[in-house]
Amino acid sequence: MGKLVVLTLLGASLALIGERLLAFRERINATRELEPVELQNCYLIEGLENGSEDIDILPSGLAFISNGLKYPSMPDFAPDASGKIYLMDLNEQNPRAQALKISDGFDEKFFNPHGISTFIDKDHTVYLYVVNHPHMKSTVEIFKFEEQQRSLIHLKTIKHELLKSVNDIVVLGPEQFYATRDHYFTNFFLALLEMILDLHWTHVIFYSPKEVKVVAKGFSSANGITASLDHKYIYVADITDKNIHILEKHDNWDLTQLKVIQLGTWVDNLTVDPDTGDILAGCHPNAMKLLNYNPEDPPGSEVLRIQNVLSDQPRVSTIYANNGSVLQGTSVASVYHGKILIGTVFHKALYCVL
Ligand SMILES: [Ca+2]
Ligand SMILES: [Ca+2]
Repeated sequence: MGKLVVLTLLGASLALIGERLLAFRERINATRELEPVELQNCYLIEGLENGSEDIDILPSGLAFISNGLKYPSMPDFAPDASGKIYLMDLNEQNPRAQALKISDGFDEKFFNPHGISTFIDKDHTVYLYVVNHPHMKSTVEIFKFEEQQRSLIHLKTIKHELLKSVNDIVVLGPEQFYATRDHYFTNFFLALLEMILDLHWTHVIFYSPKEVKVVAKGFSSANGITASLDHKYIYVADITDKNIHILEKHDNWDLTQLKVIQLGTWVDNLTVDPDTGDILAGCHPNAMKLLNYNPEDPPGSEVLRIQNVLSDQPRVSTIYANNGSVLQGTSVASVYHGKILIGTVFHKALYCVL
């Protein structure tokens, strides 16, 4: 009798895992092929060959780019190099990327920058907030940007027990930000199991020196986060659920969900077009190729534009789609008055005039 129960339970467990694995294969778009959409007037940015996971452009046209991310299960083309923040001035005729110097006292050796967000204070000081993974942990680093010196002054490291497996942040006040958590488990194998079983245990955190709280939950894997131009709405990419959540922000920083826009592709970081308010999404069209990297059959790149975000019928269009021959593993796209920067998790970065 005991054996029968064990066998039944084992059979049921295997059936469940089998069903979840099949669903997982479907979810990672394992068989999806990409229709190319090319842009004209583009060039690959010199110096950015090992990742440009996130990009944030100031209203002045200065773009910050996080480079050299080391992330479990992702390729790493420069394993010995520590991460850097690059700067590009998009007002230049042919913009080039330049690595920013970082002030003494910050341990650059273990700098592993991921999602970034800029904040401009009332006195016009520019701060750059960077999700960092020193030793694969999560911290948020606050830097002050010195434009003349082209350097970053490190001001503070934020750690908190709710700030684990942080992917991206959006800063909306002095030391006030939202952050996404992309996995519930910090252990690699448990995180993988979490993804296969599709547990929906990740969330969005609000952080301030006075209060830290979970403000939205139930995401499969919350990834990119940004705010609408008027800061009334927060946009969150759920990468493994292949959609974007539109959330309303309240005075107490709580968020309530308005709607979900399904995209059918693995949505990574989000930015907003400063001219139109459209969302630009850096996406992974075939996550199987991303998670199981093969240079002979590399993961592609996809950039989507979502117009009329708050309307009943947002319009989704493809700005760029490439099978990996030019750009692999796109994680972000950001526009500035007719110019676009497209970044990747571990590969190159592309600049185009639209
Ligand atoms: Ca970001
Ligand atoms: Ca991301």
